[in-house]
Amino acid sequence: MSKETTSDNEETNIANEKAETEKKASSKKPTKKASTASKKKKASSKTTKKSKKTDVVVETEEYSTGNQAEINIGTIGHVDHGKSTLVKALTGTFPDTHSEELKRGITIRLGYADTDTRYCPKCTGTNKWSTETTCPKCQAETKVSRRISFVDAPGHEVLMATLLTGAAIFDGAILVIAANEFCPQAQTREHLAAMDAVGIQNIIIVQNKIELVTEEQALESYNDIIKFVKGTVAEGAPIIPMSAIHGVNLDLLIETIEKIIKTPKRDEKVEPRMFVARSFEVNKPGTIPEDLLGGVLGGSIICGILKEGDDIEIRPGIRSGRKVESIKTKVISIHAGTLGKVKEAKPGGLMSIGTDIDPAVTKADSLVGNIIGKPDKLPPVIEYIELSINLMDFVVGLDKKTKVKNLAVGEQLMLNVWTAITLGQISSLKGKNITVKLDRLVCAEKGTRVAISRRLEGRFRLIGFGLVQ
Ligand SMILES: Nc1nc2c(ncn2[C@@H]2O[C@H](COP(=O)(O)OP(=O)(O)O)[C@@H](O)[C@H]2O)c(=O)[nH]1
Ligand SMILES: [Mg+2]
Ligand SMILES: [Zn+2]
Repeated sequence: MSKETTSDNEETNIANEKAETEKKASSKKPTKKASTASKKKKASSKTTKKSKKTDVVVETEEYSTGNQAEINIGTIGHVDHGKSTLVKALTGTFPDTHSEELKRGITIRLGYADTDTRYCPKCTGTNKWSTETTCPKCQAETKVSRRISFVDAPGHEVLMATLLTGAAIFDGAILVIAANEFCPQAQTREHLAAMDAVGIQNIIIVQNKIELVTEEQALESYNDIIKFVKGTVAEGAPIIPMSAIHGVNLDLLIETIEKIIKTPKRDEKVEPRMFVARSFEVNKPGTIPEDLLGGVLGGSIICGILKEGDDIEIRPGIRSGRKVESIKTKVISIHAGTLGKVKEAKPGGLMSIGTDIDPAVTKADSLVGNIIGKPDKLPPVIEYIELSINLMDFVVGLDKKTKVKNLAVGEQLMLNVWTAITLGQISSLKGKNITVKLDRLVCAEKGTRVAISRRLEGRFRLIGFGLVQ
């Protein structure tokens, strides 16, 4: 009984997180203008059109000519260490736009913002890097290197599940550590362990709020950081002293991003696959039925290309009890991050697709965890997942050092499978392999990396990862 209660609590936590998103989602810019015109008139590249069939004036959003973001970089680290401020310094946008979030002072959901990294043709070395169209050093016109999406992680411990969902689409991460606090703080450790569990290798450390400490304290904090990352996935990662709020060393950070977090080689010829990290509806209350826009799904394409007009399938799809039914629909419109509307999307930064499915189905993140691809080309939906496990020595996120005990048959776990989160019970255990009966069915295939958490001291704590067999 107690097990069920605890699982309910965790579900409530996840559900609460999701509930926070609805308002935010509906105020989100990208899909707002993807009007009915895009449904009626495919692939139009004109700006505004008068619909001939109806007498209504319909606005068609112009297609963006800019380049889509090539990678997603996550910002991770303890609450208040300056992650959102850093994203603001890089992109000009403070990612916490939701008023509830501002009130609570924490990033509840994954926020995001895009920027172009740019270089000055006249300056040399670190000096040439910025995100400005005119060089801040010499005022020359700068050139675009590439476009990057920043995914701003929630900094509160309740939101670890959200972080793990986001991490499924990270190409690299910036770990923000405040120089004026002891390192490591609880979520500094927990977030870094999450990168390890999900398999994120490219990490840059920002030692933030450097202007608040003396040189001596800065050095002490630096040594603490070195000690802390030893033996972790961030060992040897560059450490950049910064003042995010004053933009100090921003050029050095951008240069380091360009060097360390390279755009991976993407195979665009394979079947497309998109991970859904958010889902929402964009209609304002009171919209008349003819004007209702279909449900919107946000996330990243991992491989292949999705085009406007493509037939797609969403798996596992709609849940009812333990059953799921996949959704077959069409790509009505595509928005690439903050860039705007595009005709096709490639692997990389955050994007969203408008579909013709009932918006009630996509509302409030209800389709997070799904995978999108061409019909009948997606990995299977599974109820039992077999994992070869890799447990950590110590539990992260707890104040005192606690050894990770062995798993046991019947034990309840929380699993993150790509962007999907599910609870499940261990149904069998043989050596390093476990089979887990999942509460919610997920899409997975051999080799998928799954983060494993177990309930400890009232919350799910990350204890390791497993590879699907
Ligand atoms: N002094 C100083 N304050 C900073 C700096 N970066 C962020 N802050 C402040 O630290 C607080 C938390 O920043 P925020 O970006 O919301 O942290 P997050 O929780 O990690 O996203 C805010 O009051 C920021 O203004 C910095 O470089 N120097
Ligand atoms: Mg924040
Ligand atoms: Zn210059």
